[in-house]
Amino acid sequence: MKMMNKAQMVVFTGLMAFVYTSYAGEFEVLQKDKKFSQSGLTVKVGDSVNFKNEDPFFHNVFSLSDVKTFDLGSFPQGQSKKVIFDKPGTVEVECAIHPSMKINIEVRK
Ligand SMILES: [Cu+2]
Repeated sequence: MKMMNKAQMVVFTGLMAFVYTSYAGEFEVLQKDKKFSQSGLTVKVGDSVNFKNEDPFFHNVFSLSDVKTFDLGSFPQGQSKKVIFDKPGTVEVECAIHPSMKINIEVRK
């Protein structure tokens, strides 16, 4: 095989990035009736989860897990926010407004 020149290399790298991102999964978790729509979810490294508030009041989404620490803040009905899970492990996600709301996200390699 011939060596690639610089322009071909740029195209190739772009293509690989496209292939990688198009394989990353996107999941949706609803916040409804003061609950997450499921108690657990398994995703792969690189996948993203979109949290959508379907209640007529504010919800928050945060995690203090070592694997993924984040705080999406509070947002009203109809809005959603996305998190990309970039490391393997278990991430416990909660709502700061409703302490009983929890979902465990298992991120696999
Ligand atoms: Cu809540």
